[in-house]
Amino acid sequence: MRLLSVRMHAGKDGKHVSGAERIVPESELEETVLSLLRRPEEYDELSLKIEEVKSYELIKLRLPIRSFSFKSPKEAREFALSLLVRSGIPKEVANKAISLLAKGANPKGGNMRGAVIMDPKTGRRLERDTSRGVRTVRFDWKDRKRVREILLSSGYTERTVDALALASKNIHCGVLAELCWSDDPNYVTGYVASPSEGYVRITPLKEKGDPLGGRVYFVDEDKADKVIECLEKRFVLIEFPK
Ligand code: PML
Repeated sequence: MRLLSVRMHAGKDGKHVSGAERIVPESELEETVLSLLRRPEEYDELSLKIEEVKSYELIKLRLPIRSFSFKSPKEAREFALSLLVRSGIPKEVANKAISLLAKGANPKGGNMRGAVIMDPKTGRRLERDTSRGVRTVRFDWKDRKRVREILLSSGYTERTVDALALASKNIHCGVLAELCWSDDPNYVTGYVASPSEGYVRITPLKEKGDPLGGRVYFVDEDKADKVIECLEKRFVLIEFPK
């Protein structure tokens, strides 16, 4: 059975409003396209890209999930900082990443579409286009319906379903640690992910109503080209434990 990657992007007034990707057997193509079409609440432009997956890597989920709540973003960010340090990121560099997301990582102002790539030794930004950043694409759960059911019935959210898969691909590609919080003003839970800490959900990483957010991937400078190639080009399916 052929595997297909289906990617959807929707925009309004020239701005990105929704995007999602699924990797499914050909027999599930039609229902997948329909479910992606129904995702954006409103748009004036929507594109769908369907691509055959000729080769892919199948990996096992290796990031245990933990969740922590704090009284304020200040305390939550301090905790995120300590996790990054425990993951091997020097304190000043981890602090720089937190401040960058807090003020908007796009040098032209506001958020970036993709992630910042940061060298943990120097804190230097390595992405070629600092407005666009690097996007992790070409990944999905091997059995998305089952994973979604398990995670939602355990109290996690749709965003966890997507972000846990994305973080798994990132770590598989060689990202040393990731810091993320959403740009959705209503979603204040973010996470730190790394091989040693797992997927650690942290709330609130920002105040409600704050539209700024994004992702920082810590990647060694000498490995950056390879890691970025993997994030953008290689297909990865993630297997959730039975
Ligand atoms: C979680 O609740 O597990 C954290 C998800 C962060 C999602 C970030 C985003 O989708 O913008």
